[in-house]
Amino acid sequence: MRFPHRPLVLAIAATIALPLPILAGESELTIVDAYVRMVPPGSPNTAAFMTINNSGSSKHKLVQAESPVARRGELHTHINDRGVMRMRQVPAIEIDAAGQTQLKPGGYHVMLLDLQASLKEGDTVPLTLRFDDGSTKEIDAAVKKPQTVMPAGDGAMKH
Ligand SMILES: [Cu+2]
Repeated sequence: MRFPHRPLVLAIAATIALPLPILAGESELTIVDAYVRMVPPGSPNTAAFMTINNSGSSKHKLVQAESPVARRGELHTHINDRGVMRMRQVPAIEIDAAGQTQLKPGGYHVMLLDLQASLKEGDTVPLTLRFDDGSTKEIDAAVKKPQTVMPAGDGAMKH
């Protein structure tokens, strides 16, 4: 008398399988070229940059970023205030569906405030990124001197 139970088991399996495409949302986001700008010892703040790729069909937002090397992490952008570039905190950084957003000098960045350690070139800084769907990503960002940093997507030497 086992056969009558099989359709029920299959129905349960199908129900369990349904939420999976939603859970897979987290892996739609990939972070590449993450780095933290090296600053002189004693500097209170620095910034982290990266490229966030979204292979999914819906927009995502980065809503929070933090690191154990800084007491506080904020999301910032730069605005041109009558010819003067100023940083502004933003509540979120959007990544379009099937698109990418670059966090780069002069634009979006993760501000790391009140550094708890001096950062040396070659160090690796852990970052935790939180997105609007509740998912988080743990990434490692290499500490780089500003002059050794190439603009994202521009690997060739330019003179
Ligand atoms: Cu900033």
